[in-house]
Amino acid sequence: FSNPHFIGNRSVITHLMEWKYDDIGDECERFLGPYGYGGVQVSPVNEHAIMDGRPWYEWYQPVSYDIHTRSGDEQQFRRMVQRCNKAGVRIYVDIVLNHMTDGQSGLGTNGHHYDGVAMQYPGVPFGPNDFHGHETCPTNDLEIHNYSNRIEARNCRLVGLRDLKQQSEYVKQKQVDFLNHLIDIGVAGFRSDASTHQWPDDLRSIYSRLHNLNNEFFTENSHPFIYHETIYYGGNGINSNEYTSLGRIIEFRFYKEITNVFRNNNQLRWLRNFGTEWGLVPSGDALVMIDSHDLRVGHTGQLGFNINCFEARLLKAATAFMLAWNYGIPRVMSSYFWDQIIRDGKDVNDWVGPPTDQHGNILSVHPNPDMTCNHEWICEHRWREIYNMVKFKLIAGQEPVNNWWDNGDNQIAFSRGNRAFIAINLQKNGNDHDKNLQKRLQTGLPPGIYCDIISGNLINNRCMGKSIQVDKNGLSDIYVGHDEFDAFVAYHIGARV
Ligand code: ARE
Ligand code: CA
Repeated sequence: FSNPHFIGNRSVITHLMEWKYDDIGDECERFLGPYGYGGVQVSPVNEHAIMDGRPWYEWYQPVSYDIHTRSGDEQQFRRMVQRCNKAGVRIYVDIVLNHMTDGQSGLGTNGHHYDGVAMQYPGVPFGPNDFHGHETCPTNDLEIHNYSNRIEARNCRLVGLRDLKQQSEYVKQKQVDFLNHLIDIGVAGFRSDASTHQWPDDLRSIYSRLHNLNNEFFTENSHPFIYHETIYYGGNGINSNEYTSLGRIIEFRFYKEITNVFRNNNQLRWLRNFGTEWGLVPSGDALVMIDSHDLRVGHTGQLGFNINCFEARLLKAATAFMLAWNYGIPRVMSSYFWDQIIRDGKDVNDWVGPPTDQHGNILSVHPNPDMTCNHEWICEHRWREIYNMVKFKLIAGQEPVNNWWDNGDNQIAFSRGNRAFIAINLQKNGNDHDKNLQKRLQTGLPPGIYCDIISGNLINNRCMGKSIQVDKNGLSDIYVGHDEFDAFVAYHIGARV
């Protein structure tokens, strides 16, 4: 369950949060396929509660396992999966198996009624016996209070959400049927939401009943790729290594340590041995990110510490490191615009849902000629610095990190074998001269003239941005001014004049 089934050397996933399925199909064909992305994480696809104001997080309150959201219906979903697979791009679905809605009642996105107080979900159907109650959850109000208590975390309610009794055969079977339905349609795998709140053995038992992937698109005997949301920063919490045998885990320590470094709380030079030596799980067990649908608005992490689209220079630099380093499977967040207003350490608009017309229909994405999107959609995955680093990773392949250099502080550079080279400058101390990265360095690259793919593309055999000359020994004059638009430069053998 830890193989993403990418096609060729592709190796990066992007989360197109709440995009419509038709738009994702278009994006696979016109952009993701051609630019070398390996897959898309799609927001939960099953029927969920319709809440006042349509917050993004209503997608995390399931009402049934019918495929129908504002992104589209089952037919549109199927068409998207077909188109993306054909374009060489895999689809991973965010699955919410831990719970159903909170204690409200109303309608779901496929028209099913639900009643969270009576715990009735006729669209599945689930009834009160399918949920954890006082016999299994030790807290008086059935809520999780202590996230480090293993029983409480698994058998009580996460922020009021009705907690499914996955020990029950009936509940398991409904969830197995849902996942198999998605597998048969042709998805490559799943993001498992709130994994820490589900017993590893229950997940194991569910996964053991899953079909092999659809062999219209995958080789025989392929198992779905499953990555688990286990928020573990070390210490007392539930250790994410309880889940590594089930697939991969989202390594939150990667996000935390890299953010800490790029915020200049720790020197870049220490990244030299970043990975398991920092306490992270082995690379093959990890999926990594800088930003996520939660982090961007201060959920599952500290607001102000996280790096989202409103700090583009930092986000690009941190993402570049993620894509240049050889660790885990990287996921690039692609968000939509919201009016971020931070008051008392909280984003007052942390709930704002996707851009819509006046009838509540999600807006389509319309790419501009310069590759960016209409302003409602941020499309980080289309920023030149980011899509070119996806290409960098594709070209670097499995080559090791070589030619590490640092200035003893916040300037670093390294190559990936003899195929690619990156230099990052976040130096804040010293005079202007010290703050600029200006150094003759070993790039590892064969001799020639290379374009810096960060400041511009290679078009008609000319660099639109900066370029360097690499001599016959692999040396070159590398320059990253401290006040430049981007804090890094990157070169690879695919962008040689
Ligand atoms: C919303 C409201 C709540 C309300 C609830 C029910 O915000 O106030 O009680 O609805 O009405 C998302 C949103 C939530 C939202 C929920 C349901 O983020 O705000 O609740 O949808 O609509 C823990 C879990 C982790 C979980 C986070 C949010 O361990 O699994 O909390 N993350 C996933 C998703 C979220 C999603 C859900 C789960 C629910 O990624 O997008 O919630 O499906 C420490 C602990 C962590 C804890 C973290 C919370 O780090 O160690 O375990 O994460 O704090 O910040
Ligand atoms: Ca649970």
